[in-house]
Amino acid sequence: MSRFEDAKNTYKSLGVDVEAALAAVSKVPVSIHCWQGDDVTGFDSREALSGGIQTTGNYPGKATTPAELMADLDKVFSLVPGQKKLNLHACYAIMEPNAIVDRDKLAPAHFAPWLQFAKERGMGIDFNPTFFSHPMVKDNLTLSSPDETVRKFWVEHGKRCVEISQYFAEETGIPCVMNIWIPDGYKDIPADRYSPRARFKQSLDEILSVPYDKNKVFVCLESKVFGIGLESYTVGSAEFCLNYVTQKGIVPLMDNGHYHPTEVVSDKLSSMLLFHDHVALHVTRGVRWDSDHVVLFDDETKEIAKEIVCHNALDRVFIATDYFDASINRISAWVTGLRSVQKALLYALLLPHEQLKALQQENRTTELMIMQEELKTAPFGDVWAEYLKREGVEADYVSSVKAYEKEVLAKRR
Ligand code: RNT
Ligand code: ZN
Repeated sequence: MSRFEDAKNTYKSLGVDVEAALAAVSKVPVSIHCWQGDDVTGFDSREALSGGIQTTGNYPGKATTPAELMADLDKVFSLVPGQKKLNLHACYAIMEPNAIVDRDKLAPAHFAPWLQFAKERGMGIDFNPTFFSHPMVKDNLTLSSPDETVRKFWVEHGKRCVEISQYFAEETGIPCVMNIWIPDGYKDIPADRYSPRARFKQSLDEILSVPYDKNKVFVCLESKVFGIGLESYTVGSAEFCLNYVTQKGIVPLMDNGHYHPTEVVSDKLSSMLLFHDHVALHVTRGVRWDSDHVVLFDDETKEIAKEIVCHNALDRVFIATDYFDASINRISAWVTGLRSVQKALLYALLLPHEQLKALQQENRTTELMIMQEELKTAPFGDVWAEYLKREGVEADYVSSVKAYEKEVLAKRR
């Protein structure tokens, strides 16, 4: 008997249908963030990364042109199983040198090559306005700025991005998840915490006044606790964002690097699912702060996946990755993080949720603990290997990544 057949039997004795799990995991769309490939630089302003987020490291070979980024993404796609979506930021607009426009003038045409790229690969596109790394970010403020010229510029940017999102949805036939995150905040204790939030609220209302199809574009709002250099006050705090999305009927986005270190998104998801049709996630790994390390197959990633699967919410949660490590080969950073998300989903699909829930319901906590511990050493690796095989993805990607580094990345610049 093969190791996979053997594993299948073991899971069967635990009450788990491995074939059903394999069929389910391959259909979960995971939105792949394009910004791991170039340290969140983009192609428009090429300003230094701002907004209180940071990439650290200087590993050679990063993508600096659309063609390079697309080639790298293709390499990544070939090494990751499952259904993929492409997640773009507005700063990745592709413009001819003689036809450069600013972010308040962006139009679908500036993303036509990306649309073609996604279409050729049968993928949907998710989108993000870029409210950072730009000269119009004044005093670390965008949509909450007291300077009307600044605020209006960014409102226009947001509006253009809603239109571009609708274009992606219509052209691909797959809904577009558009996420708004602003870095706005203060390094030190503010005198007025109210007015910036009032302006942010007004700006969001103005952006959302653009007519769009709510079945095609899912607008999200991402909260945050603090940024580098913006430690004392964040305009788009958890409470602001949660109240705003609830009032407006848009989608909350939770980035698991955006909470105090002992708070976990896995514990928040059930509450969110009780009150929202959809919830969006940025899966990342914060080490001591929102450091955006590569996602691993660790306890919290598994627990997040478990919460999605055991509440039957795979079609209500938009899963996206969001991290940027410049200290290692960027292709491997992408692949390791995306495989970790896939592993966590498969792992969660291989848990006997109904039995576990029943043990809790009947307060059989002794057996619950034992069963949860036993499941940790079930032959997951053999099912994972089978999943990769069925998806036509090689298990060991070190040699493949290293060969690409030698043939492609090392020759850049
Ligand atoms: C920043 C947010 C945001 C960004 C991306 C690039 O803390 O997590 O989602 O990482 O938009
Ligand atoms: Zn994020």
